[in-house]
Amino acid sequence: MSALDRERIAHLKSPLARRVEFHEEIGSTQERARELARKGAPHGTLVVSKVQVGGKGRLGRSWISPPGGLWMSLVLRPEMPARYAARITQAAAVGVAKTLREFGVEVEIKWPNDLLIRGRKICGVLAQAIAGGDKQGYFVILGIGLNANLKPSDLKLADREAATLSSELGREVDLLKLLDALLRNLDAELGRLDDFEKILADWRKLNCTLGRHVRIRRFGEILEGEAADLNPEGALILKTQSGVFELFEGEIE
Ligand code: BT5
Repeated sequence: MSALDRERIAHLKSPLARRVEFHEEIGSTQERARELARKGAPHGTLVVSKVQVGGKGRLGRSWISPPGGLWMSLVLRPEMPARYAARITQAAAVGVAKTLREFGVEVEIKWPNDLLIRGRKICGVLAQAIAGGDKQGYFVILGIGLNANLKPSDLKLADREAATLSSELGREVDLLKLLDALLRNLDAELGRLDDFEKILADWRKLNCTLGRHVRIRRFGEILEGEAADLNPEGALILKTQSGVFELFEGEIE
């Protein structure tokens, strides 16, 4: 078993780990990566921490991050216009799902950014596009929180049950191998953002949302209907009684 450290991660020679920062403990890798990006950190800057004490989900929610998980954020500087940045959420979800399946767990993608095993969340993805002074005028911070070598009870989540990789497999995983596989799959998906139709085709195969009747909370309102498909830009097509909506954001209840 290889523990994670800066040298070992840099040794993976991934284009997504061109620069590596490794912390024993940090507030949030997401905030740290954003700070580094604002100071000009290149594409492929990776921040990993053993523990986060201020891990963040969407909408200011907290992300519980004790030792044993894989908590990381990547600085991405995509070579495409900002209007396509939303593609990164689906590309990353597909990359994480393929990685977890390589490790032998039947994970599914729940729109927009959860990875579930039998309905319980094992991983959350957070892609934040931020305006900056780049050629393309923005950069993206891609955060991934993966419950690896943890017990679901370590997470002390009051509002829901979570899943972890080690509990699913009945053994601990080598975090360095997990990160290696994850970076390889993310690099492959992010490398074909131009071919988004292919990413969406994989997303459709891996998801557990399409075809279902769902209630979605978005900006304080609730929309209810059938999750019919994703449109060519990755927005969820929701068919309701009052019409068809195309959603990039929201929360399935
Ligand atoms: C997400 O938010 O799913 C995105 C989470 C991204 C976390 C990574 S970790 C590395 C990087 N640094 C950060 O600070 N963030 C990123 P959301 O969809 O808002 O889900 C948040 C909800 O998931 C919480 O309200 C809890 O109910 C639940 N939750 C919190 N911690 C969890 C965990 N470890 N496992 C499963 N569910 C969790």
